[in-house]
Amino acid sequence: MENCLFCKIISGDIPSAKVYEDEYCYAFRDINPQAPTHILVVPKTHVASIAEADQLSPGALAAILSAIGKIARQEGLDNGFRVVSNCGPDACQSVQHLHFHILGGRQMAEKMA
Ligand code: DGP
Repeated sequence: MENCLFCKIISGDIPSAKVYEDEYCYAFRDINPQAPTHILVVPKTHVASIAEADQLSPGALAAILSAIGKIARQEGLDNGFRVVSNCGPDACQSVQHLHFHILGGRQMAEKMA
């Protein structure tokens, strides 16, 4: 989609630190890391948020979920990690292309919000 930051990252028009890619999804390091490991996993098909995830194919949805585990193993997050998907203004979503944050490498707060 035109003027979508993450679509431009997926296409390579904007550089990123890639950590994983397959037919359906792309993963790269967050520019403003909030944990020692902070990776964003995005579908290659543009959908605005998890609220529209039903617009993705079952194959794409499955690929994203499996990619999260593969990336965590690749990054050595053996002691655990947190996955977050902010959706809409109440959750402070700032980029309107569905993405999952993988946060790890330190103890997370017990309270999530
Ligand atoms: P959210 O607030 O949940 O929509 O998260 C958007 C994330 O995207 C935020 O943690 C910072 C990250 N981000 C924004 N612009 C860029 C960029 O140009 N490159 C990379 N790698 N990450 C970005």
